[in-house]
Amino acid sequence: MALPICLTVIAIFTLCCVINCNNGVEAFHDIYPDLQSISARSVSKLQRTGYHFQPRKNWINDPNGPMYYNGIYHLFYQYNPKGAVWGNIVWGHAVSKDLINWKELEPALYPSKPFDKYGVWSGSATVLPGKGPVILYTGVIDKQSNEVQLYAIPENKSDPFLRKWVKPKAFNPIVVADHSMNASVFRDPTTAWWSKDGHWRMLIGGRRKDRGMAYLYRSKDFVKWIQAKHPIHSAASTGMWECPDFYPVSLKGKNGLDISVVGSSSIKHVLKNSLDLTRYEYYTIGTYFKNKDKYIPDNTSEDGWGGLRYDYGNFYASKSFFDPSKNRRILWAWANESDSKEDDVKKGWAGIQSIPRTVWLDYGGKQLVQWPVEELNSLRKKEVKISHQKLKKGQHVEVKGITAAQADVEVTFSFSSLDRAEPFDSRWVNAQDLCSQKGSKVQGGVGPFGLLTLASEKLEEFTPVFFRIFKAPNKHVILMCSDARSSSLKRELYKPSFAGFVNVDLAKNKKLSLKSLIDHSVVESFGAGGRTNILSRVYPTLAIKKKAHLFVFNNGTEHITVEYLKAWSMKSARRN
Ligand SMILES: *[C@@H]1O[C@H](CO)[C@@H](O)[C@H](O)[C@H]1NC(C)=O
Ligand SMILES: *[C@@H]1O[C@H](CO)[C@@H](O)[C@H](O)[C@H]1NC(C)=O
Ligand SMILES: *[C@@H]1O[C@H](CO)[C@@H](O)[C@H](O)[C@H]1NC(C)=O
Ligand SMILES: *[C@@H]1O[C@H](CO)[C@@H](O)[C@H](O)[C@H]1NC(C)=O
Ligand SMILES: *[C@H]1O[C@@H](CO)[C@H](O)[C@@H](O)[C@@H]1NC(C)=O
Repeated sequence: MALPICLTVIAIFTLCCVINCNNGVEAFHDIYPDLQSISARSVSKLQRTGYHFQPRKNWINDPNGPMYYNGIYHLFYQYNPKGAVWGNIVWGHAVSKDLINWKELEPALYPSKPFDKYGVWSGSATVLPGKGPVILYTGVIDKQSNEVQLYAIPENKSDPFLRKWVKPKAFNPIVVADHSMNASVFRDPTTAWWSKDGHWRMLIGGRRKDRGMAYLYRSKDFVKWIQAKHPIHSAASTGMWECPDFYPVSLKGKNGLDISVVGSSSIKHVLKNSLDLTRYEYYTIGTYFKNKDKYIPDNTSEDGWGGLRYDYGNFYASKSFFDPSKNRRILWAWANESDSKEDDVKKGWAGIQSIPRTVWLDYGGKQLVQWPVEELNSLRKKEVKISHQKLKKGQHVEVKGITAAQADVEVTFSFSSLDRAEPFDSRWVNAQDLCSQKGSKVQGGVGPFGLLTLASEKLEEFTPVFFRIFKAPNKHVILMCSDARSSSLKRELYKPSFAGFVNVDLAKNKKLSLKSLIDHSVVESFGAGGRTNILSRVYPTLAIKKKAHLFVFNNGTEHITVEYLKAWSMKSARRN
C-alpha cells in the first residue's frame, strides 16, 4: 500500500521543484527514487548517438575533471551505474588518445568515506608540475546535502590510465563552508591556477540569498586552503552558480592558454557559471586583477541572465581544460535528454556529452568562438558537395548520398541584398521567443534559410537550423534558430525553439556559414564560424537511420545561394 502514496509524493515533490525554481528554492535536480536503481534489461540503440560520448548504459550528467596527462585524455563524468535517471552518483571514467574514440574504465570515485558518503559530486583536475594530477571535488556529507570540498590523487601515477584514485586521510576535507555560508549551495571546485606569489588559487560555486558567487581560495601546498576575503566575483539575482569555470584567453590568435598564465596585457579572462535556476549558462569576458583577487567583466559583456552563452541549446555544467599537446583550450558540456524519465528508463540510458570544442577569443575580444576538435574529422567517410545552388522562396533541395542520420555538414550561404530584410522590433530581446514566433514555416524577407536536418522524406518531421535577418535602425540583426517543434511526431517531448543572435557584420560580406553535426538524437550546430552555437536533442519517429534526409531550404523572398556545401557520412566512434 505504501507504493501509490510514495509515487504521489514523488510526483508532488517533482512538481514543487519545477514551480519553485523561480523562487530560488533548491532546484538542483528532480529526484525519482523509484526509478533511480532500475537497471535496464537491454539498451535501446534506436536513438543512441554514433560519435558523441555516452557510456554503454545508464544516466550521465556533468563532465568532470577533463585533462591531458602523459599522452592520454581523461574524461570523468557524473554517472549513475544503476539506472537511467539521476541517483547513486559516482565519477565515471573514460580515456582516449584523440578525444573521439574512448575506452570506458571502472568508476574513479565513489562514496567511500564519511565525508562523501552521500555523494561524490562535480569537480576538476589540476596537473601539478612534477607532481602529477590532483582531483578536487565536492563531497556530500549528509542527507541535507551539506557539501565539503575534497581531494583525490592517483594510487599509481605510472598506471597510464590512472584507474585507481585515493582520498588521503590527511587534510580531507580540504575546504568546508564557514558559518556565514550556506553549505548546501557550495560546490564544484575549478581547476587551480598558480601565481608567482607562491599560491595556488581555485574557485567554488555558491550563492548568498539570490546572489550567485564564485568563492576564491588559495593554498601554498594544495592541501591547506584559505578563503580570500571576497568572492572573485558575484552577480545579483542569478541564484546558485554551479560549475564555475575561469580561464585566460589570448587576444592574439586561436591558441589556448594554460590556466596559470596571468597578468600579461595580451590576455583576457573568461568566467562562466551554470545557473541552477534557469538551467543554462552564461559567461563574461573581463579582466582578472590578481593583486586584488578580483575579476571584473568588461562593460561589453552583460553580467546576468541575458549574458552571452557558449550554446543556446541543451548545454550545461560545461568545463574546459588546456591541452598542452596542441596548445588549445577544450570545452565539454552535458546535453540532457528531452524525452521523459520513463522513456529514459525504457531506453536504458540518458545524457550525452557534447562534441569537445576548441574555444578561443574572437578578434575584437567581445565574445568567444568554438569549433569541434579537429580529431572529429577522422570519422568522416563519404563526402558529397553542392555549389552555386540557387534557392528560391519555398524551395528545398536534398543533399543526397550520405547517411543523413549520422553526418557532418558545412555550408556557406550568400545573398545579394539585404533590402528585403524584415523590420526588427526592439522589444524582441529573447531570441528563443522570437524563433517561436518566426519559425521556418513563417515566410520572411531575407531568410529563413538553412538546413532541414533529421527530416522525413515528406517533411512530416524535421529539425530546421536556420538564419533570419532583420533590419534595425542602425544595423542588421541576425537570428539563428534550431527549432525542435517539428522534430518528431511523438507529442510528449520537450521541443524548444532554441535560438541566439549572431554578432557578425553583414555589410562587408553577405554570407553566413553553418555547420551541423547530426547524430541520431542530437543536432549540434555552429553558426558563423562558431560564434553562435546551438545543441538540440530530438527524437524523430520517421526520420530515423536510412529514412533520415538532409535538405537545404529557403523560405524568404530574397533568393539565397548555397555557395558551397560539403557533407560527410560519419563513422561511429569506438567507445570501448
Ligand atoms: C541553504 O540553501 C538551501 C538549498 O537551496 C535552502 O533550502 C536553505 O533554505 C538555505 N539556507 C539558508 C539559511 O538560507
Ligand atoms: C604502477 O603501474 C605500473 C605501470 O602499469 C606498474 O608497472 C607498477 O607495477 C604499478 N605499481 C604498483 C605499486 O602497482
Ligand atoms: C567601457 O569601457 C571602455 C574602456 O574599458 C570605455 O572606453 C567605454 O567608455 C566604456 N563604455 C561604457 C558604455 O561605459
Ligand atoms: C515554408 O513556408 C511554407 C508556408 O508557410 C510552409 O508551408 C513550409 O512548411 C515552410 N518550409 C519549411 C521548411 O518550414
Ligand atoms: C533538460 O531537460 C529539459 C526537459 O526536461 C529541462 O527543461 C531542462 O531544464 C534540462 N536541462 C538541465 C540542464 O537540467
